[in-house]
Amino acid sequence: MLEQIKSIKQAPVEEYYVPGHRTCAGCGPALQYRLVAKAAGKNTIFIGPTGCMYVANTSYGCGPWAVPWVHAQITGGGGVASGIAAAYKAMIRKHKTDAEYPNIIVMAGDGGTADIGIQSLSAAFYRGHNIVFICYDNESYANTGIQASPTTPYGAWTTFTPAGPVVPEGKKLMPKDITKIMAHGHPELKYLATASLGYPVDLMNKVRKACNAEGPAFLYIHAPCPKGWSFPAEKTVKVAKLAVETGMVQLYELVDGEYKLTIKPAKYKPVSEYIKYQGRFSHLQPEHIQKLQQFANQRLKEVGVENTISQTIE
Ligand SMILES: Cc1ncc(C[n+]2csc(CCOP(=O)(O)OP(=O)(O)O)c2C)c(N)n1
Ligand code: SF4
Repeated sequence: MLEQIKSIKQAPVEEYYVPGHRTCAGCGPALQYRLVAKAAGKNTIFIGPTGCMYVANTSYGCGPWAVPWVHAQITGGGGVASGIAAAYKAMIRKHKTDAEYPNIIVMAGDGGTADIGIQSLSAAFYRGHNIVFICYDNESYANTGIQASPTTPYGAWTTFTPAGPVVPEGKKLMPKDITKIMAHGHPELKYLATASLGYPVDLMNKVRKACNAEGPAFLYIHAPCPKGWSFPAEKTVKVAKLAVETGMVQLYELVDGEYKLTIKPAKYKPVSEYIKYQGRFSHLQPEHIQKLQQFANQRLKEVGVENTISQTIE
């Protein structure tokens, strides 16, 4: 059992994601990885489907994990984790190992979770393996040079959704809500939550609850990417907090079938406060920003926050 962490001061000092990796300065996914590894501790195996948190961390021929780690194809994080889980279960049952059952954690990007990896994830959860699947969401296929994924927000510029005269807003589609997809249709699901690196104690405690769960646990972690979203490297935590403060990201746990907010700003800020720091939204016109505001309001409504902001932008 991993215990609750009451404050930053009480957080473990041990690091299991150590200095030395080729991630960008201010990389949100790297910071959340450090927090996840810290919370999960020593008895952990990481599975890394292809993406920045595989490539940037292991370039070249090395890696920052002080615990076991294995690469998986971007399509197969859930499958590889299932195999490791089944192997441990069988070896323990047949007394072929003295090892304690480990935290088996998939660290997948949004592409490796919500898009190209979704069938493997869903199948693993349906089978009920005792694993933790984390989606670190940097809202694009980042490692290949920032292409749109299903979690890329409406209106974001990517190399697949450049803003131009024909499509002035860049990305036209609203994003896929992968957390709510995972909350449904998976009867063996034992824990589900969303977190953000802007709230590290909340994040670490959700990691611990996910690890403690006796069955599949899904954790979505919002992780701003300074390169892909075009903001200065030192603004990562600020951007992460603004995502929550404007309602673009909602932090909650699934408790008895209901979404319970764990971090709730007293008053929500307009989404324009969030997007103003990010070059990927700099082409947006007032009507596009309005649509983003409606999107944030709708997502908040889905988790029980009524009447937030109706923003009118001149
Ligand atoms: C089957 C397959 N298709 C495409 C690729 C190319 N590829 C390598 S990294 C990557 C981006 C992964 O995006 P995401 O999962 O969101 O992680 P991120 O890079 O954003 O951290 C892609 C598409 C691949 N490695 N394997
Ligand atoms: S592109 Fe984004 S996710 Fe990838 S290493 Fe750089 S900051 Fe991190």
